[in-house]
Amino acid sequence: MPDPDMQLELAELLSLAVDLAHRAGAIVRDGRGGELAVAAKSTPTDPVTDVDRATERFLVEQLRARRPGDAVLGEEGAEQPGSTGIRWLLDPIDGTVNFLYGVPQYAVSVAAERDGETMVGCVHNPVSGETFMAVRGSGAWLGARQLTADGAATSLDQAVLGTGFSYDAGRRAGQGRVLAGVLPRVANLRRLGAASLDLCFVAAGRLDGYYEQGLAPWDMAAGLLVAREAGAVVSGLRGRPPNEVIAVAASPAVAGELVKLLEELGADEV
Ligand code: LIP
Repeated sequence: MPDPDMQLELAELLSLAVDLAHRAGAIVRDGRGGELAVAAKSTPTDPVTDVDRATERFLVEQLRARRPGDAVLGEEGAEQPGSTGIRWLLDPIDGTVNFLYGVPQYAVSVAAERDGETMVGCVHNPVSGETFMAVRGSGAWLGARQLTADGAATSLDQAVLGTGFSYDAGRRAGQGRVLAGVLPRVANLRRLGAASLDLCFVAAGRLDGYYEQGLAPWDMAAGLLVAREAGAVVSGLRGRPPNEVIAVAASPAVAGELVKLLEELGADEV
């Protein structure tokens, strides 16, 4: 019998995550309409806008007020220790390049973890309005619809996969070599541009699988929980968990073949 206190706390954490993602989404939506100030981060092609920063500030202020003892880690530099054992992972705009180009595939991603385990996650696309949510041990939803990661493909050669590429040119070259080995072995590929939404699309059966190297915890925490709670197989390679080396999520029908192929191609060595 699940611990009722834990259930209550998870429900509270989820409703806070969803409220934060929706309110931050409104800031992102309004910000898209204005003049954007853009700077470069890790490489000249890794952008951050004033809207990314303002949205993260909003999220941090809200958490300080509503969950003062929690720790926070955000993509745009927020780093706050805590005393409750709960840490929030924030990506104010996942898919910033899409945001900049006006491609409506970006999201606010909010996750809460306890002792390194993601307990709740919410990924909200402020343009489509779609909100993906999950609670550890209790399932995943798109709005009110419960999700099952049942992509159409029954084998890898029929699969439509998602993936993404680094802001670092050298790493992209390695990712390109891996992709050259993947393409002839699958039906097709999508580069949609936001890891959090790619993972949720696996959960919703819109992709049969997804893999990417070099993701940060804030890019993938919420999306991985949504995929896992929808029944997708979530892993790294060679028996390791998903992490910054590589993260893989796929329907049970194609996961085994996909992981084996990525291991053969050395996808965790780029
Ligand atoms: C992006 C990820 C995407 C990846 C990009 C970048 P950002 O996150 O969502 O999957 O390919 O390189 O990491 O920088 O938009 O938050």
